[in-house]
Amino acid sequence: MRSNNIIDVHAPVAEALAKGRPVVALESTIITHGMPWPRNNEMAGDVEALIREEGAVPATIAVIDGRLKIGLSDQEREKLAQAKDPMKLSRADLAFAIAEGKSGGTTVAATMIAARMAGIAVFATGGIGGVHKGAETSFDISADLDELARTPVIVVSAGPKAILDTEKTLEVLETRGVPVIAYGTDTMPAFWSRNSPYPAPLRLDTAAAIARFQATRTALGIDGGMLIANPVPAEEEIAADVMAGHIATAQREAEEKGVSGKDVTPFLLARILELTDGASLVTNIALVKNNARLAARIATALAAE
Ligand code: PSU
Ligand code: MN
Repeated sequence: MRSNNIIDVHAPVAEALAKGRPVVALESTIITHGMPWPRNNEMAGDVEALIREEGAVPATIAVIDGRLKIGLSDQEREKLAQAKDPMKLSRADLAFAIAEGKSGGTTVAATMIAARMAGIAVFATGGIGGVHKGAETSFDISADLDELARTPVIVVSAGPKAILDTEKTLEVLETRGVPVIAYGTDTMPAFWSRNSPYPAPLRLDTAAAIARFQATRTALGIDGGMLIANPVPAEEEIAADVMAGHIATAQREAEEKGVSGKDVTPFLLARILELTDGASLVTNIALVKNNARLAARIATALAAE
């Protein structure tokens, strides 16, 4: 294990990085705040195994007892998945958790920061945070968007989570110069559903083309990450019109209860899970796996660039 006084790089990750082999970063807010125990731990283990099957090394990123972990052992992952009141860490509080010896899951933003530090270029998640519905009054816009604009990591997602305002999220990403690339489709995927009403800003059809695009951005000195939007497999999708009703109900309840800030996304995901009798979770797990597979292929293509 390579360590300094802040970071622990798990041995298989350190070895792969030293040898220039493909590595895929994984976030952990999806474990601590996105899915219930024990499905969260099973999902995280399955996703890691899938990345290994594709010939890459998984690096789940989290803060445990004040250490920034780049790659977790099975025991560490299981402990995090059951942690009582873990923090949800973004750019604003990643260093706070480390300085104060706390534990928490890293969001897309914090995971990008850690991945960049470690030299990991590709990261798989479910859906990114973005502009929330009603943001014109709540001002609720995820720090994930700013991070994509500044930190050079390829983030593989199934699009912005459908609880968000997709159109406004795309507008902010365009303003901040973040390329949004739909994988193998012309329309923007909508997390639990394959399609949204919005055309994808860019489209690419192979992992090699995505690697080439990012290498070209680097050659031009263009900073920042890019967002890959990979549609959930057809067998596993939930139709957008079915989801729309559940999302609206969860949204209304969040407002009535005065849920705000960091709690909004976890509240909505948990409530939608109940409203769909667990179907949203099945789809969420399927799309994370689908993203992990693509991320491993992109990392492999990048290693060959
Ligand atoms: N994708 C999922 N489930 C999640 C998340 C993503 O399938 O729980 C998490 C990510 O960590 C993302 C965060 O960064 O939700 C966004 O939170 P917020 O809207 O508070 O920025
Ligand atoms: Mn928010």
